[in-house]
Amino acid sequence: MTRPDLGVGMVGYAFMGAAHSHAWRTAPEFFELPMRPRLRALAGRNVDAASATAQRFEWESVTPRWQDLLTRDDVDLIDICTPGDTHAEIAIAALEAGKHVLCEKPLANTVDEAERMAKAAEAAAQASGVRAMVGFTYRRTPAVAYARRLVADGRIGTIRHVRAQYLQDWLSDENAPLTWRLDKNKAGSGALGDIGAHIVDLAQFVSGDRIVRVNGMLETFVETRPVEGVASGIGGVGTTDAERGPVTVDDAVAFLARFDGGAFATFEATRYASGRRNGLRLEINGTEGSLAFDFEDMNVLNFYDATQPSAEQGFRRIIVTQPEHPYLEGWWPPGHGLGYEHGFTHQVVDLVTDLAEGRQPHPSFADGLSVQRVLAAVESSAADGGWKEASG
Ligand code: 4PW
Repeated sequence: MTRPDLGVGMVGYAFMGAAHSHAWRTAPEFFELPMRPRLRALAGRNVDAASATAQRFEWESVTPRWQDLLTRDDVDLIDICTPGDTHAEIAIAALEAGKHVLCEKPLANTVDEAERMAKAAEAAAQASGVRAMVGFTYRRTPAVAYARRLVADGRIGTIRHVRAQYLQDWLSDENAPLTWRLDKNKAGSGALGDIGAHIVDLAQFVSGDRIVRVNGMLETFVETRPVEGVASGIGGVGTTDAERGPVTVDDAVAFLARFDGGAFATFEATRYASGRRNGLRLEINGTEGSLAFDFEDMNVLNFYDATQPSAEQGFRRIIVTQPEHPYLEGWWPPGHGLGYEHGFTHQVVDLVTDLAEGRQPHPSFADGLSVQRVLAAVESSAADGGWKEASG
């Protein structure tokens, strides 16, 4: 059967550019997609670096100007993999040009930008059926998607507690280099927006509830870092005797939160949790049971079912690798686990399927805006110590 093409234009070429390129390539190889993604063009200001990514993942063309993607008839969707300071401009222009948009998280650097993006997405959906989605990829980790299913099926009852942490340690070395993630103008915020945004989204997604009120604190442990060094992935090794520049974002954040469903919650995100490389953890306690997940053991979901006879109660380690589990039917025989990159592949699968069926993919820009409001409320609370409303 021939499938229609979905022409993709991507902006950005680094860590996320590679993760998304890999996903666009892999998704149609493992899943029956209703449209065939075509990697039409990659845009990046640094043409040499963009060309290297383009060559590696076989993008058909490269341009230094993202605006070039908007006028191409063979590009149906713009995939934005750039730092947050460019999201609003690119996404709004793409939507107005009638292109679908997939935008990396956090949606924007400010609530104002996120509001404008959500409005543009709404208008484009109504005018031409164009769709916009934000890349909170961890929703597509099978164990997380399965946790959502259990909560929605009422298996843990009414939610009392949400406990979320995102623990990394790539800044523990005070000489790690000053990369764009440490620049407020580029990233909007630090641990708060880069990784805190993920746990805010996950907690809202899995619980099905929204955060309404927060009280938080922010900390910057190391105020200056070497401006030179060898960057790798998200961190790298700084040149110790190089000039040092100011870190203008938070290194760590912690906050209390209330959900609209009544849940009582704590959140923590840091890049200084020595030994925790990518410890994204979520625990939810309900009246009928509990769920616990840790990305460092990402193929496992811990489930406690309080309705079982008390002599048999206890947390069960569900190995989320069976064909009945979300997304697993496309992959390996039962028992063979998945990795970080699979979330991006699943994101493409869901997005392409929703586009073909004329459905709004999740998380929408409105969902991204709700996360942005929580981030802004935490920042405002950290400034004066007060409780802040986080809903729009
Ligand atoms: O989105 C997050 C990043 O910006 C990631 O999932 C992990 O933390 C990896 O890099 C940062």
